[in-house]
Amino acid sequence: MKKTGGQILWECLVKQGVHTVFGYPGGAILPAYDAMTQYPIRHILVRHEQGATHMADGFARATGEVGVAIATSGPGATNMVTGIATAMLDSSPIVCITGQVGSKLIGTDAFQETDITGVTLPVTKHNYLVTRAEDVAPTVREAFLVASSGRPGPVLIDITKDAQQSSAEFDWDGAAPTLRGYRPDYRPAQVDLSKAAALIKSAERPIILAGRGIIMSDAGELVRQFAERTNTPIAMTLLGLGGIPADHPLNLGMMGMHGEAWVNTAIQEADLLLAFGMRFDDRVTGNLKTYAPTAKKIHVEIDPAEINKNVKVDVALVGDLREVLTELLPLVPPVDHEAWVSRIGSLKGDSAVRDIQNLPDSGHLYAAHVINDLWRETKGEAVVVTDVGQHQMWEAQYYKHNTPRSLITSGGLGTMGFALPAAVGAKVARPDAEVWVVVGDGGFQMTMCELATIVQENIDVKIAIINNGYLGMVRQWQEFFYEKRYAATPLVNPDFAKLAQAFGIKSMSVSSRADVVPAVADARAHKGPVLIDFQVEQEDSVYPMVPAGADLHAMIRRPSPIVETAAD
Ligand SMILES: Cc1cc2nc3c(=O)[nH]c(=O)nc-3n(C[C@H](O)[C@H](O)[C@H](O)COP(=O)(O)OP(=O)(O)OC[C@H]3O[C@@H](n4cnc5c(N)ncnc54)[C@H](O)[C@@H]3O)c2cc1C
Ligand SMILES: Cc1ncc(C[n+]2csc(CCOP(=O)(O)OP(=O)(O)O)c2C)c(N)n1
Ligand SMILES: [Mg+2]
Repeated sequence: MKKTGGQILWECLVKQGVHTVFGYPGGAILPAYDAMTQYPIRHILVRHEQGATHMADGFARATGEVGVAIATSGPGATNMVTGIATAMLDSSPIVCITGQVGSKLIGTDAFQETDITGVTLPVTKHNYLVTRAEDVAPTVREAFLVASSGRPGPVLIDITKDAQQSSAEFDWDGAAPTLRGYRPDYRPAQVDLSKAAALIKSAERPIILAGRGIIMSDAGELVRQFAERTNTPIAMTLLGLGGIPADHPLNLGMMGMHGEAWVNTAIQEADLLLAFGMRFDDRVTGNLKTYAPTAKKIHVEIDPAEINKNVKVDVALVGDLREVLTELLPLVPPVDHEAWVSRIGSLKGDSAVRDIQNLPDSGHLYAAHVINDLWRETKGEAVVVTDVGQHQMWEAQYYKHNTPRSLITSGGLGTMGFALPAAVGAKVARPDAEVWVVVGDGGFQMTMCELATIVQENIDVKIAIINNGYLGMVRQWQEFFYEKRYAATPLVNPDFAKLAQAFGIKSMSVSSRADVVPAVADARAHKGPVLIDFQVEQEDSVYPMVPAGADLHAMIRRPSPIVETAAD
């Protein structure tokens, strides 16, 4: 039966299991919007197309399913670029659909014409320009396959207005993808598995580097079994947090620039690194020349392009982590690393057990207090969506994540403005989850227009602004490396509580430590969105810190004991 390209688009999306899309209409995508009304699709009207892409991304990260964003041509499409790049750097499966000017007008500088496939070529896993209605179905099916298979990533489909308007035969089965040459299902060779097993058997100071691949391949349980059988401590990347429960005795905490000091020291002393679904980001390794100098390295990774990219490894096991571990586990006998585990225990010292909550109230409200109280009040069971900056690092340090997909954050691109819209996507994907936004006063103002979306769509997210009056992370760099010349980092902010009220959102302001718990409890008890403006110490810094490019063990530690924290 013949259908318009616009109808075929929605037919396919519904068949792909899509029930919600995030978008913003305009001329070149109007035929598709008109057809949408005939299909069981929830459309969330955003206030800026960047928000739509972050929402689709938050949706994808919260579930592992493909998130969908839709926009018009030209400015609508270019507004999506930041969100697409954010998804690309963190391997998040989203499909972005854009309208394009009529196929005959392409290349004429037509009204709202942008070559969006050209623009997004470097920040998509793949993209398509569709100019005929009959190509819509095969393209949508292929796009979903590419976005979600192997190493996931964003895919963009640009559909000309005439392709949406004209008609073609709709044949779902006939549109099944046949992607010659695309083989995302790598498997490691037996010889490499044996080599890895031999290295594991002979190691005395092994350490697992647990990355986001654990979450993406749902391999947490197998990694736990591996760690317990071989008594191997686990260091987490920012994006791996939650992949292994924070309260597991072998889980050491986060590595890297703002990781725990004992974790970085342990990596530098290790004789075997087991990199499980992580990509040796520069925030993780510090100076590559001095990184883990005494360690052999085994890399389990789905994307061959990541092997030997940053860190040269001794054995590469290319494939899905869960499948690789299923094959590797039987080859690995139980081992004990008692001396090594107790060496790391001594590196921790008493800093790990010192609890900021028990320190006397100095009259100052520190961001760490807020996060720590939020963790306790929510019993670590919330989905926390963070923005980028100091608050993001404090969240990683003080909110102990025990379940996969309970931390959603922009790691690779570090996109300010991500949190608020991504939280909308996460809440839509998991309506039963308690979703908290932890966002800086700077990043909040980048996408705060989505408060209107939250109200219009009745999205029950709780928003904690960590308001330090600064672009705090940049201020910290200026304090450490630019002699406190605070160029363009102080912020004059609106009254965030009043602002929320203007949108019709319940709000509170908190500036003392005693008020944190009651405010969080109040917000949790309220049905519907709540915004809390936490006015925190303005010039606090995140410790420890490995300066960019420095050796991983060369950490800057907190200079004075104003608040000794578990992270010191
Ligand atoms: C202000 C700021 C500070 C930061 N500080 C730190 C820090 O101190 N410590 C830190 O860790 N990070 C930090 N980050 C984050 C950092 O930039 C990286 O985003 C992060 O380290 C990447 O973690 P990852 O390698 O686990 O995840 P990703 O970048 O998502 O990489 C995951 C890897 O797993 C692979 N993979 C995917 N699926 C599978 C599968 N099924 N099987 C096997 N492999 C798979 C992918 O191909 C990819 O190579 C910071 C970011 C910001 C913005
Ligand atoms: C879109 C974007 N622009 C600039 C930056 C650089 N940057 C990283 S952290 C940061 C400061 C963030 O300030 P705020 O949102 O107030 O969070 P805080 O660090 O104070 O917790 C900036 C400007 C960025 N990461 N993203
Ligand atoms: Mg700030």
